[in-house]
Amino acid sequence: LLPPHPDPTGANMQLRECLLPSPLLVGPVSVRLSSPPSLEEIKERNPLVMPGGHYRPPDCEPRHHTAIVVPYRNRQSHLRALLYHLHPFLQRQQIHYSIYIVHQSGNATFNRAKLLNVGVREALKEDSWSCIFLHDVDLLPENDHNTYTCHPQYPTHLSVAMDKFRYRLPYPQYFGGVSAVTPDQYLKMNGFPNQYWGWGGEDDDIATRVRLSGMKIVRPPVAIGHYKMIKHKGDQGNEQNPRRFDLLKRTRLNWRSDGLSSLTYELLSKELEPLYTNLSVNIGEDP
Ligand code: UDH
Ligand code: NGS
Repeated sequence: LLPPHPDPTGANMQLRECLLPSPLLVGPVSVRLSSPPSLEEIKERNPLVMPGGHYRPPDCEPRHHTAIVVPYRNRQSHLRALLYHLHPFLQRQQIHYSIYIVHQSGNATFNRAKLLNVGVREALKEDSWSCIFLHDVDLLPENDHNTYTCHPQYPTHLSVAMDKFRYRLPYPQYFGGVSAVTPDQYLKMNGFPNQYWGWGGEDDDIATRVRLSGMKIVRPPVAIGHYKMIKHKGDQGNEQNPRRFDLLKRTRLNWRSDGLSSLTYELLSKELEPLYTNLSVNIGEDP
């Protein structure tokens, strides 16, 4: 470790590595679900967040570089609630991070896993992230000891105790909600499936890919992986996918050909909003 040396210009300041664990952690936090503040107010509360939702701890060298990828369409108030909670949460963890909102343009059936593929690819074009989080917009972490970093070998499932499942896993293989991979792990599993249009099954497919590519899933303790889910009804354009059970029977056959290796999309715009990077994409539709 190099001590900071005085540099009157500040240009070559060498920062000390951030402490482990971060001294800013508070543990359990109470999560406010109703009427999230405006984006302007959230920005005012997070003055160090840079355009694109980019942040770097100001007074120590971060040990972790995490991209947060959120599949998104038409969930404005959920997005505000997520940004309101996540920015201070990640700053307390002293992580270098950015938040990418991957917006599916148009009215075709929603495709969560394909949007996640797009988000990973676009995030890695921008920076050499060491960890990529795949984060539903309606899940708010309730304990900042649940660190948004990756396991060096294995994909992580973070949302192990959601309020709607009475703070436990709904079933042992559940991989939905919030998960994380390193770029290497992501490549190894050929990313995520592109063929799940509509609700359900894509997270189970991803969990199966982890196993088929020779890895396993790691999880934080249940006492720490607490999340509140913002209550909502099923979305228009994301009806239950009747094909999901057939697709799940073929994961073993399909995972090497369908995924990152077969991903195509059209990036319509990329905007550096004050609290996040907005990627608007045309991902096509169910053929
Ligand atoms: N999402 C959107 N917009 C949509 C659909 C999904 O942004 O129109 C994103 C969002 O990040 C969401 C995630 O995709 O958190 C997962 O979708 P979901 O919230 O519909 O899935 P979840 O399992 O909720 O969390 C299901 C509630 C209704 C299920 C009805 C079928 N039984
Ligand atoms: C399973 C779904 C998953 C889903 C999980 C929780 O049955 O995609 O329920 O759903 N798998 C299939 O449909 C094959 S939830 O209670 O959040 O609506 O994530």
